[in-house]
Amino acid sequence: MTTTPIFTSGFPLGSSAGLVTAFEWLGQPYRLTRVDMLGEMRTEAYKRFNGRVETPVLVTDDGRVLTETMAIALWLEARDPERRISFVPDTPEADRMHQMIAFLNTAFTGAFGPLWVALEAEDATEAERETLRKFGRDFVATRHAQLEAMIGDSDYLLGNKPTLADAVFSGVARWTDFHKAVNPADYPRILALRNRIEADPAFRFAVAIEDGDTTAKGNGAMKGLVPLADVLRDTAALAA
Ligand SMILES: N[C@@H](CCC(=O)N[C@@H](CS)C(=O)NCC(=O)O)C(=O)O
Repeated sequence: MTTTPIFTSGFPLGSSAGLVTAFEWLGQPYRLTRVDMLGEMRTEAYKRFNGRVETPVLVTDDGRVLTETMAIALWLEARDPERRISFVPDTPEADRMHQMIAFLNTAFTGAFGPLWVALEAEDATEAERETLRKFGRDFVATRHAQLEAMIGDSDYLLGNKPTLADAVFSGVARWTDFHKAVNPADYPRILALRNRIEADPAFRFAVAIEDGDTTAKGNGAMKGLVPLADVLRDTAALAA
């Protein structure tokens, strides 16, 4: 039996917003479930859903629970025969997109790790927090410089149409503002890309859902918000 897939919208500031943007760009039916990453995500029921206690998570159309941004991006790529947000597999363009997504999902995203730890580590001293912040800012600056050098003259990361790489970028790039990690003006290509995607209705919809605006309208592909409790109950029943 197949059903409409359900994807998480983790808040606050979840990287999931990037892949919500990708679902909108792809345009195929999907549903969303909002996940309070500081609340409901900490429960035992959620831990059974994703043992790493993270978002994003996808419940696929055949009821499987799929975690990890890369895996979910590849799942979307496999369902994009019209190549709206990806490229024909086994082409140089597809290889470059995978390379870009891998960089964004590992090095670029990971650079923010010390900054999140500085914020969340309950028993850290102020001196430890300051050390973490220093390393975090340095890592973020290095990865921004590297990404800046990887961006060409096109409107998006891999040409003049947005792809899964731009989607993954968009969910994480905004963390710079929250942590005041670097001066965005120092990376003009990254800033231009952010401005372009952040003005896109698909990304704006992703952020509206994240912010709890249940009246937000996407392009019609999103078929409904499912309470997380229902998702946890139904997936637990399937796993049992
Ligand atoms: N390896 C995972 C990492 C995802 C990740 O870092 N998720 C963050 C939110 S964007 C999270 O859930 N962090 C746990 C927390 O906030 O405690 C992936 O690529 O999907």
